Amino acid sequence: MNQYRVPRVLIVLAHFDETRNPEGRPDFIPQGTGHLFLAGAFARDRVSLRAYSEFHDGPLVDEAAFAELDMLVLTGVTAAFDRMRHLTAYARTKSPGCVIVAGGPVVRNLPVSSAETFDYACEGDVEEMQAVIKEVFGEWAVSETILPRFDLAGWGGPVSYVETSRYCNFKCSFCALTAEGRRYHSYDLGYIEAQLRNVPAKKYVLFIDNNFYGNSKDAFHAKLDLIRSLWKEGLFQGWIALVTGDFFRDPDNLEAVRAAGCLGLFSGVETLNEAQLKRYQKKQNLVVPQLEAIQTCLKAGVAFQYGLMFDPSSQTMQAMQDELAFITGESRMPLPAFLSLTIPLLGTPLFDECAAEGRFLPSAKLRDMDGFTLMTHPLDNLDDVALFARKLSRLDGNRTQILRHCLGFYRNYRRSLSGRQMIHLLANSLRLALPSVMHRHGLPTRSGSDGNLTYVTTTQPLGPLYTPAFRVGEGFRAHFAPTMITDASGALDETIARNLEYRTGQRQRTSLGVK
Ligand code: B12
Ligand code: SF4
Repeated sequence: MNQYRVPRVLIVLAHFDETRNPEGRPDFIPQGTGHLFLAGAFARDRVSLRAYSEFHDGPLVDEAAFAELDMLVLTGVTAAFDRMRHLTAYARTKSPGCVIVAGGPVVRNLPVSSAETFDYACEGDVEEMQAVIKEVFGEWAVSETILPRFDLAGWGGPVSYVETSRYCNFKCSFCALTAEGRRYHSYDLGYIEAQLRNVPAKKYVLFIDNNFYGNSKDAFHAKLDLIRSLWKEGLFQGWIALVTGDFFRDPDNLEAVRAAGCLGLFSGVETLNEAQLKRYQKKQNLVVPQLEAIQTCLKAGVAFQYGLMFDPSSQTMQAMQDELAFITGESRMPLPAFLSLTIPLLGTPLFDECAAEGRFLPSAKLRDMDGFTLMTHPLDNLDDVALFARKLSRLDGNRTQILRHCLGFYRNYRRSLSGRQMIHLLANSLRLALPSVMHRHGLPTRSGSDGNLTYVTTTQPLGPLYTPAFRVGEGFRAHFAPTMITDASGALDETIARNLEYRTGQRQRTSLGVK
């Protein structure tokens, strides 16, 4: 391509909203930043760039957005593969010859289907984008260093996003990172500082690392020294990070993060049930009793937030309801910020287990691997479990209990937490108890048009995005058929099996050092 025509590039964070909410979730924290990092691989001002997040702004269905494109770049979570196929059909219809580049978990887990669908199916990190730009446009269109282009995001809100490491040093059986098998590594301090200085002036920084604590004490403390000095410089008012359970083994860690400006930590508690944690291979959550870790954190003046997961294919309804009742009755811990079903994501040990034991429901779809829709045969009656899933994000609808919990929590921690920390944690509880009131006041809730949803993958409607938003070429109709995990009899779909076999072969070749 010649250097004198400014290429037009569209970068999309493809997303399916589980509740079929068509408006996006601009108030939700965290937001995905993959599209902004990818934008950072292009030389500034030499390419006409548009970065769009379907999670933030809702589905991209505007026909004009796909016209006269030279390149479409796609990122997103594994379940977004079908959405990427839709966007590919739109771009190829409106801009024949447009180069389609995709990467991230979708390509890593569906290498065969991705190679068949996209022109460039990238399994590497964001740096691979630089190589693709060079090959398609030339060296002149490549940026030397990759800093996320927050200027293209058009986001409001008080939070900025920064990453200090990639991947994770643990191997939980349900986790997408275990499937990807990439090595945990920290960024060098220079790059962390560059990111922190690059973020728009906002009040708070959210470190979106999977594991901010990591596997090296030295690297952790060096990172904290840097963050403390930038916080003291006034670059941000405070920060929040995601840490793994082993962080709480050393009580000094809490004081160290607090002294560096930390306001809160998020950790994947997942469950308080020890047998379930062992089933998930989540050994790091067994090193310190979880309730004790949570109390110590809150008493040290650091807010604690967490997610919970429920697996109806290995837990009875009674066990799941007992756990919810325990948590809503236990005011020494906050209510969860995030509740979901355990997802057997492609390529994880949990996926292999479900496939080997025939646990997947018939006609299971990739699009439904969202933590919201039941994918596997439950131990109890399917209809009862579907009702449980429907009510899960509202803590089973136990409003009075939740409000009582708020009061108890306030009494327990009013001395150790600041006003803003307390308000934040109590707002989360109120979001669970009174979602419609919170939503009316512009506060983020998981709202959506879920009246027609069954919460069971076999019967869950695909939703309106599977009907093309405008006329697409005849050859692209198939892009709107859902990717199936199982067929109508519950057997593993042949295309999925082909992708997974290829992945296994790829891993074996890598471990034998064969190219
Ligand atoms: C923000 C976030 C979200 C946001 C936005 C997701 C998105 N599309 O980006 C929301 C809230 C929607 C979300 C939802 C979920 N999430 Co989430 N989320 C994150 C989080 C915290 C940050 C993502 C991010 O911006 N990272 C920074 C960017 C730069 O990294 P990245 O997107 O991973 O991209 C890297 C590579 O993959 C690669 N890459 C990616 N795309 C491309 C494209 C090209 C061309 C190239 C060359 C390279 C490339 O380059 C980047 C590194 O340099 C990550 C944890 C993390 N730290 O990554 C989890 C994470 C992505 N989420 C995860 C999960 C499990 C979920 C849920 C399924 C959870 C649930 N139980 O409900 C849901 C999915 C809901 C649905 N409807 O499908 C998993 C992985 C999911 C997967 N592979 O499918 C992660 C890794 C967390 C974890 N450790 O389990 N999530
Ligand atoms: S600790 Fe978190 S990121 Fe790491 S493997 Fe487990 S679930 Fe995944």
